[in-house]
Amino acid sequence: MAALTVYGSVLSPFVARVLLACAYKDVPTQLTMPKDGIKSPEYLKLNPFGKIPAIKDGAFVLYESAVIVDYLDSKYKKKKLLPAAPKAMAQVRLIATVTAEYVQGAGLKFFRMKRSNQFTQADLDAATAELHKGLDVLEKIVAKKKKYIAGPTPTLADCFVVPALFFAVNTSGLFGIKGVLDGRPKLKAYWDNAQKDKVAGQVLKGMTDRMKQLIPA
Ligand SMILES: N[C@@H](CCC(=O)N[C@@H](CS)C(=O)NCC(=O)O)C(=O)O
Repeated sequence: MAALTVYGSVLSPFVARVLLACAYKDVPTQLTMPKDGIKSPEYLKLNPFGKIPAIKDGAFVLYESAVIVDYLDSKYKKKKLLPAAPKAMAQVRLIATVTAEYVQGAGLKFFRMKRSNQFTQADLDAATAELHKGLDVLEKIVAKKKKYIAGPTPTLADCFVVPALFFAVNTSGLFGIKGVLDGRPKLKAYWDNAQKDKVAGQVLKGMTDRMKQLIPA
C-alpha cells in the first residue's frame, strides 16, 4: 500500500488524530510539513484555511481532521474505527465530540498562553475550570476497565482522546497544575496504558519530543 501523505506536525492534536487512525488501521503514512509553510499559495490549494492536517491520497486531497478520519475508516474496511451498531457508534461519537469540544480546547488554551506568554490569572482560572468540567463529563462516559476508551478495540474515540489528554496533562503541567486526572480513575488508567501502548505510545513520544523542542523546561 502506498504511503498516505499527511501534511502537518505530530504535536498538532488534529494531526495526531489522523496519525493515530492510520496507525490503528495499518495505513502507512508519510508526515511532512508544507515546503513553503501552511500559508503558502501552494498549501492553500490543499487546505484553503491554511491549517494542518491535510492529506493527499494519490490525486485526492482532503482537510479537516475529523473528516479525514471518517474517510480513512470508510476507505479501509479492515480494523473499523466506527462501530456499525447504532448505540455503539453513538457512544464512540459522543466520546470523540465531548473530547474535541470540551477537553482539547481547554488544553490548547494552556499551550497558547505559555507560547504567547500573554495571559492573566483570570485566563488561567477559566481554562482550568473549563478543563475540569470537560474531564468530569469524559470520565463519566468512557468505558470501564477496557483497554481502549470505548471498549476492547481501538475506535475513532481513541484518535481524539489520546492527543487531547496529552494536552490536558502536559500543558496544564507547564503552569504547575499537577494531577488533572486524579479522582478520575478511568481516564487515569487509560492515560497510563496509552503511554505504554505500541500505537498511542509512539505518537505520544513524537508529541512529547516536539513539545520539549518548542517549550524547553
Ligand atoms: N478543524 C481543523 C483544525 C486544524 C487546526 O486548527 N490546526 C492548527 C494546528 S494545531 C493549525 O494549523 N493552526 C494554524 C493556523 O490556524 O494558522 C481540523 O480538525 O483539522
